[in-house]
Amino acid sequence: MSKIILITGASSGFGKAIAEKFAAGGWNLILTARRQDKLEAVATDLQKQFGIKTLTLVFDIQNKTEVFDHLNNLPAEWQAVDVLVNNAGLALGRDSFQDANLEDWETMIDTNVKGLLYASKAALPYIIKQKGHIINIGSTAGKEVYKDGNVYCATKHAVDAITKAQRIDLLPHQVKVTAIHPGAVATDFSLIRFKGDAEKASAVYAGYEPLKAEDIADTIWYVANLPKHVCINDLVITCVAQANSMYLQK
Ligand code: 8X3
Repeated sequence: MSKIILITGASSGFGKAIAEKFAAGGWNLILTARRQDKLEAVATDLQKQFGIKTLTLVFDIQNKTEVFDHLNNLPAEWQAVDVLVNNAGLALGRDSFQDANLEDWETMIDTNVKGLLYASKAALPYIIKQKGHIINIGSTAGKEVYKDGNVYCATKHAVDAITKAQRIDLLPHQVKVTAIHPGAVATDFSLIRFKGDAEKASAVYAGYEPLKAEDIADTIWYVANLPKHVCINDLVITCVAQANSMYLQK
């Protein structure tokens, strides 16, 4: 029987690349996102290409009721969730603490922290039953705080702490819990962070070869396909030009 992976934020970026990688490997996909048209396009394309099954769930990860309504009530044939990838997340703004926008802070906290908690909690009964695997997308920003990164860094530090907490508390259930912490990856991450300013966004990735979303998807494929007794707890991944949040050789 095909395995099932549930990916939040699956309409673009890492989420889409992860969906492609696992579809190519014959897994069935539960894909969630806010944007129905984009999500359906990803699902339809992968069904056609790889002959796998998909379930698309359209909701806002920030909305507790919507998350629980969808993820706590999966159709019977979709309940054997082997892997949950908590991928939905974003950065908004790169401003000093004194200048930053409160709404940006709230959206990042509501998505990166509360959304991850809601999705984990709602899908947990299925994951526990399956002795499955939770994979949380953190960031190098969850390992070091950098200038003007304030609340984004705080949310990713929270992902780091939540991952550790989940691993400890779920120990009796033999659930694997992994955090993947990418550095700079060329996706629309920076375009969103800089609110559509393409010049600022492309400057982030200029002058060196950043990671690609596919590099993250390959890593998750590896982590999710290890023998039953092996769990990668924590994995920091950067391109060779980057040492950590502070040191990048352009
Ligand atoms: C993405 C990496 O350096 O923009 O989480 O925080 S960074």
